[in-house]
Amino acid sequence: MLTRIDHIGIACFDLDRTVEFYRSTYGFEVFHSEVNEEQGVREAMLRINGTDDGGASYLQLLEPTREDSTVAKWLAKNGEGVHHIAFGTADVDAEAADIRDKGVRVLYDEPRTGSMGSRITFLHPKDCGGVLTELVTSAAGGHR
Ligand code: MC0
Repeated sequence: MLTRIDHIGIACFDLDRTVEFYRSTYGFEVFHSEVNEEQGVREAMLRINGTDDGGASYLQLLEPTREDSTVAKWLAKNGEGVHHIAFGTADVDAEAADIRDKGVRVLYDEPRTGSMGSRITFLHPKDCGGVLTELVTSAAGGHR
């Protein structure tokens, strides 16, 4: 079961400038930041609210760390903006298998490492009405 919006990923050219925009305009503070070398991003997670299942929802600001990363490619084509949406689940493996059985392309054979030690996979945007969609299970087993 997908239980919440875990995060909305927003691609930007300058992470520090974008963090400052969200802080000064809305009052959102950085909850966590890290570099994910495999995904080619530097990211900041802004915690928006807690949810009924003990998890939380975030904005995830993403700056590419290399020119061949998926986010760099997307920024070159589209400019800054909403890059993907991520749904939280307690069991990313089971959700990915169920969704694959429905004919949607799941991009990874096995989930990879995401923000804050989570396990993540992506669904192809061309099979999801043009929306790059991520599934997330937190390091804590469903909540983060
Ligand atoms: C690409 N397309 C998108 C899109 N990215 N459509 C909607 N939203 C996006 N974000 C579209 C392109 O416009 C193109 O459409 C078609 O998909 C093929 O894209 P491409 O870039 O030409 O080709 P690919 O196949 O090399 O790459 C697309 C693909 C890739 C979705 C497979 O971006 C990918 O593997 N994404 C998943 C990983 C990712 O995005 N990581 C960054 C966030 P047309 O019509 O022109 O053919 S990492 C993250 O979020 C982690 C850290 C976390 O949450 O913890």
